Amino acid sequence: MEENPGFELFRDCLPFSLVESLREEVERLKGADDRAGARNLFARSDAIRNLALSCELRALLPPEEHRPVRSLLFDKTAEKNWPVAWHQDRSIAVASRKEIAGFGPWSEKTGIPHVEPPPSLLESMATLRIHLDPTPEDNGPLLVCPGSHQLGFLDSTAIEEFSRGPIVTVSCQPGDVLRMSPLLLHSSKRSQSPSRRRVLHFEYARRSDLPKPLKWYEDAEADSSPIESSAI
Ligand SMILES: O=C(O)CCC(=O)C(=O)O
Repeated sequence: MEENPGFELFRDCLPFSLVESLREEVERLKGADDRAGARNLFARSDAIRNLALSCELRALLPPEEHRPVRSLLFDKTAEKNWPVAWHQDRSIAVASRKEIAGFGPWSEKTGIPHVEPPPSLLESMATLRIHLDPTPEDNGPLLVCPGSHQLGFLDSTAIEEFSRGPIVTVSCQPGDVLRMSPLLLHSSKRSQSPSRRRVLHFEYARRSDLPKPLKWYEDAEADSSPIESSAI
């Protein structure tokens, strides 16, 4: 089971100067908003969209063509701090609700339709988590259960069993990037540190993955082609 752990950590993927400019961009995007994160960053930030499309990040993905289809910012701070229970990322954000066999249940997050696709679609997707701050043990690092992505959707009994261990704590430095399967069981604890913990979370899918007439809510690639990081 653990031969394919469902995640890989890539150290020092982004130079510190880029991390610093991404931190500034995150501040600009958040503005006066004191929420613990943000969604739909590609349409609101060229810098973040270009990062998701960069050759450096795409080089971390499997060889099939992958396009960035969802972006989130998680920003744990001393004031906004929360534990995340063990879960798999089971839903995708789509442009509008269309009933299709195998897709459901539906939900809404900040007014955006989300749906659970068949697990096979999630198996073909990949998530990159770009770390903008150190995540030592006391700063709410991601915890993952190696191999837990290989069994489709897990029920509560399986989640309970996996969460007894083995568990890997993903401690990162700024510029490190974690690649993981959306189906990998993961959680995080409240941060015990006064430091911030900013993570950009990008989900990538294959071009052909979504059956018509469903469309991704976000599609960073819609009107551009991959770019070199010097242009970020
Ligand atoms: O960044 C974290 O601590 C976990 C976030 C997460 O997986 C979620 O909110 O779904």
